Amino acid sequence: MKDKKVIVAGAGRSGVSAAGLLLRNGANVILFDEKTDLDATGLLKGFSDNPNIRIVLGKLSEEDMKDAYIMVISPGIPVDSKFVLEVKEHGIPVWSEIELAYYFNKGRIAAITGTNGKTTTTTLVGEICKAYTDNSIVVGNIGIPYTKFADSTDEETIVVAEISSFQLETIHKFKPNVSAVLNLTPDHLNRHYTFDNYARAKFDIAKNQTEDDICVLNFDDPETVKRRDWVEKARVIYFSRKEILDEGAYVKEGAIYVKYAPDRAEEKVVELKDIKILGDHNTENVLAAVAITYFMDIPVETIGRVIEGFMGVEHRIEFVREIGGVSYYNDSKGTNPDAAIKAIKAMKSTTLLIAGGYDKKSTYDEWVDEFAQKVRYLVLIGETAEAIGMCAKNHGFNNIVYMDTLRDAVMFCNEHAMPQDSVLLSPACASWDMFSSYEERGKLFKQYVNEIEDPSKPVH
Ligand code: UMA
Repeated sequence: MKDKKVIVAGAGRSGVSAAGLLLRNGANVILFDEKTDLDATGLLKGFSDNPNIRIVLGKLSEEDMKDAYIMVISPGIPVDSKFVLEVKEHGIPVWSEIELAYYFNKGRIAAITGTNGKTTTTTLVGEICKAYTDNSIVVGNIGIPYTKFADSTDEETIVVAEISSFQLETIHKFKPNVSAVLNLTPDHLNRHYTFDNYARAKFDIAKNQTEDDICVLNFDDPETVKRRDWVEKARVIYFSRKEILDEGAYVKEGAIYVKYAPDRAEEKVVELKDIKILGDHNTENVLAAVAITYFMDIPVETIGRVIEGFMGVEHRIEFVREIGGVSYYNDSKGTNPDAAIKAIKAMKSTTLLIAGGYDKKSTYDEWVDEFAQKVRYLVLIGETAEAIGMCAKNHGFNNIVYMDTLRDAVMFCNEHAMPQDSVLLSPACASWDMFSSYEERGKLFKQYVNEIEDPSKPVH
């Protein structure tokens, strides 16, 4: 990239990191963002006032685009945005930030996508790899841009990357050694328009893989299995919670086993009773992690040992606190109806559910059907509150309240919950209508819960 002119679109987490990588490697960078009120001076300071970077806000000019080698695009920018189409018309190739990172990468890559379970699986795979070698990194949609570390990898590095459908739309050569599609349910349809487009973006994780590579798929997920032929060259390895397989990872007699090939002996990895993360969906995440790491050549003993000690990740059905017999759970990463269904299923008692958020044009019927017998109050916030409320009423659920803020929602639950109830934040929607990220939403939820006075504790 030395002396090349590169436009980086989006001055968020991934754009800033991509610009840093390019500057470290001698490129001349235009960091572009459509938002006109960004603090350009502050951004430049972040790059130690490096003279090889220029900030452009609002609109790219002809001069900006002239002779640009590539444009690196942040995941949040739709590929059919007006300026992206314009850049393409100028003959400038558009690269995902993942593609840019791959250009500099020297390590072996395990790349994980799917609608749900990505973060848990990626974190667990990362932990297993860390236990095996100091030379491993966990990057991607999980919140740490891949570009931050791509140019410090070497042949021995294991890169564990969580990859979103947005990041896959503009890959060209990105080729993981082991890829995984964990499951497919409708999500991000405002961006991909159809489920098939979304599924295609996800399966593109395997599009550059060759016969030497592995693609791990979920045998129990019909939407994934029926697209198996979209994996053209890589060897497909399945994992299953329900069936004993000829090869891959599966459950048998209360334990997880893995098998390299039909003619090889199976190896026991871990007893189900020793896994700390709860729910069938988490068993699937563990099975995926077993298949991925086993085919990254990590010893079974290491895999089993790390799984036994793994306690789960923040914002995923995360236990926050018990107050007067009421348990509070943070599932802010439940950003689509399918993830939110899993959270409701994991609750062991009647639940006051806080939901609603940014409108991704999801349908809520299947999720609302889970409310019966389980949800006592549905407390709605955000852009989708009305649509969800209507849907719930159409399904005969009427215990609905609307709140202006997340804090009000938490306070309502505190006042109305009874001992043994659970209070669950599991929005079934993204956070971007009221918060900058699901992390911010989850952290604020935990802050409000932790501010509640516990009547059973004496006040000093
Ligand atoms: N912007 C424009 N034009 C647009 C859209 C955005 O100029 O049309 C600008 C914004 O003004 C902003 C910047 O782009 O300044 C933001 O870029 P971004 O939305 O790509 O956000 P980043 O901070 O770079 O974070 C991205 C991912 N965000 C999205 O995919 C929306 C993060 O995933 C990821 O962790 C991060 O890169 C590091 O790789 C978050 C996410 O919600 C967690 N992902 C979705 C999900 O998990 O469902 C896919």
